[in-house]
Amino acid sequence: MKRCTPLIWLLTLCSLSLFAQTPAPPATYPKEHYTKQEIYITMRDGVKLFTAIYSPKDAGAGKKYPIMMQRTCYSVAPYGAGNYPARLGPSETMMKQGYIFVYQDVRGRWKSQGTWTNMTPVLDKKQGKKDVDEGSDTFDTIDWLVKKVAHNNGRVGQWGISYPGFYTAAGILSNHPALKASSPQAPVSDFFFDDFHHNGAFLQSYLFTYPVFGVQKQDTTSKSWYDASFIKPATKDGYQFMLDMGPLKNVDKYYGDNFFWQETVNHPNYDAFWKQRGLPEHYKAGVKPAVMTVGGWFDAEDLRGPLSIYKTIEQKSPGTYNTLVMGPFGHGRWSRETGHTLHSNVYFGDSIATFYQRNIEAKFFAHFLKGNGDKNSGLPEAYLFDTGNKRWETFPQWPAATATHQKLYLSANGKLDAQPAATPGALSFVSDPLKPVPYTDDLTTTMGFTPFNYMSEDQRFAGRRPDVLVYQTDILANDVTLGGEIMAKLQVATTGTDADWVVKLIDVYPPDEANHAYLPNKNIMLSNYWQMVRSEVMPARFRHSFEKPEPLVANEKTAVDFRLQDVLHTFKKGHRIMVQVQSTWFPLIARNPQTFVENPYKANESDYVKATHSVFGDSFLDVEVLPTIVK
Ligand code: PG9
Repeated sequence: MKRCTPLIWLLTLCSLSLFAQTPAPPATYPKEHYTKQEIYITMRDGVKLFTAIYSPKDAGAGKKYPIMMQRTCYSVAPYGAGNYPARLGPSETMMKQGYIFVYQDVRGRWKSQGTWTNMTPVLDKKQGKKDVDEGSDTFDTIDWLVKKVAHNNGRVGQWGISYPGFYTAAGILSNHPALKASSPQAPVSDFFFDDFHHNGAFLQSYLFTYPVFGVQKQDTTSKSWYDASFIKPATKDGYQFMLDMGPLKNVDKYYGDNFFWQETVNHPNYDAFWKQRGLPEHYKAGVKPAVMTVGGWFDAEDLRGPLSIYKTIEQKSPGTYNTLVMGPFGHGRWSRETGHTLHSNVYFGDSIATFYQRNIEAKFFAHFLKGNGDKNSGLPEAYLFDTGNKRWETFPQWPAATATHQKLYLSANGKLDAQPAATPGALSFVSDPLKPVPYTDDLTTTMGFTPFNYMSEDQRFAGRRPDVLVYQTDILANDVTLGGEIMAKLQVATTGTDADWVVKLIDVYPPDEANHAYLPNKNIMLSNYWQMVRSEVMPARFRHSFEKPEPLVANEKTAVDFRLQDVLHTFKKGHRIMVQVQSTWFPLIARNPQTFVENPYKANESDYVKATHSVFGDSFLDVEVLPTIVK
């Protein structure tokens, strides 16, 4: 494993200091340097997709440019040949380097024709022109572009963040020979594990998003056809609003005719509806484009997506140029520079998004779309930010070959131990669905479109509740770097017949941790801060299978094993490693009734029962520890 050498470190510092001085180009830059055309491209089944094309004004026979394409369900506005966005492409750097930027409304959205469905099912075997998916739409689009757009150099790149990241990841399956570089960024991989669900547990915090994804437009339109604020709460207290809503069955009063809500309710398990919409299982050997998947370690929306897509392609198509970048970011925040780079209250350094854009993203696309396009891009296999040491690291593979597995036992004395106690014992708590553990201490963030800050938020508010179990190491005598995958192997019991299990990995700061200069508000105190590093939920009903849920047998010790998403985090000397375990996480996650029902979306008020849960001392987290190299 290669860590940043002093030279890279010096270059990084130099380039960062330069970033601070480079002013952003004026919002008029696109119109001054690009010409715009708007066209419809006809797909093989006759459906026409609206496409905006921005070509550099100096393009010509002697100066051809590659195409950089984004396909999106969120609109390619501004519409109109004379209207330009403030920025073209993934960054100002690439806008100024010059590409032919192409934006397309995907099938069924905005000014494109067709019918919309979420996470378009992938058709591995297409019989005829009626068999279409995002792979075929991408193929047909690229085929038209390289043949028809003036002065293109025959090479196409695709990028996108979030849902556009899904369309980029799905576009890889187009197998079009001109598609040379794909960068799925925070891509959705599967809505049963990303965004709307984590391990099948429903994110009630996504409830306000359904109008965007569950209402079919009637015609091609440049105007929104849905009411994004369809639910109009009388309060700003999302915890109380969602608690007062009662069982999920009551959501029908808002979304009775929202087709995606009905699909969510009618598919509570991992059935064909979700499976055909998941991407990773469709990748096979021979992935053609170079792939650089990008994610944020604190992404509250799509963290599983980038990691699962990178690992799947690595495993299924070993000959492909396939790389991973993970920065200290929330959802998609690598695409916009904020100067001082923070996630909630944690400060990571300055101009980190610009460093990524210039030295990683722009370099990747330039190499494969303008350069010789071989595998010697000058970029590493894995370019990952250590969120504890607060610096970039590079690895020749991920998870790192130098990692060693270590067990952190949840001992009944509240210690995190490397070995289990001779008699494991257990810790117990009463879990009450009518008094669920909040997922955040900041009520002002509970009414947003999607959750954000909790991924690195202080967890003292939760850990001091009687229904949250807390385990921690002694004060660390040396730095400990957790780098790689984390597997929770719980041994639990409950007086109920179902339960959710939430595991949170936390970095406990020392008492003398000083506040940094960029805290978002004066009420934050970093002394003794319990910073969330990683967290995940697992419904016990899916412990054996996501397809076939099973009840728990009351009071029977049971294994519940599940993966937390990867980390790269150095717990510094003087800190502690902490794990918290709880069974409600509200309203991030809908409450588990704790009575086993076939469909939790249809549970009745009476199904929501208090239960006493126990976590036995032979439970543990299997973590990957990296050798710590002192710089
Ligand atoms: N993660 C984004 C999202 C999807 C669905 C609902 C809300 C947000 C996205 O993929 O665009």
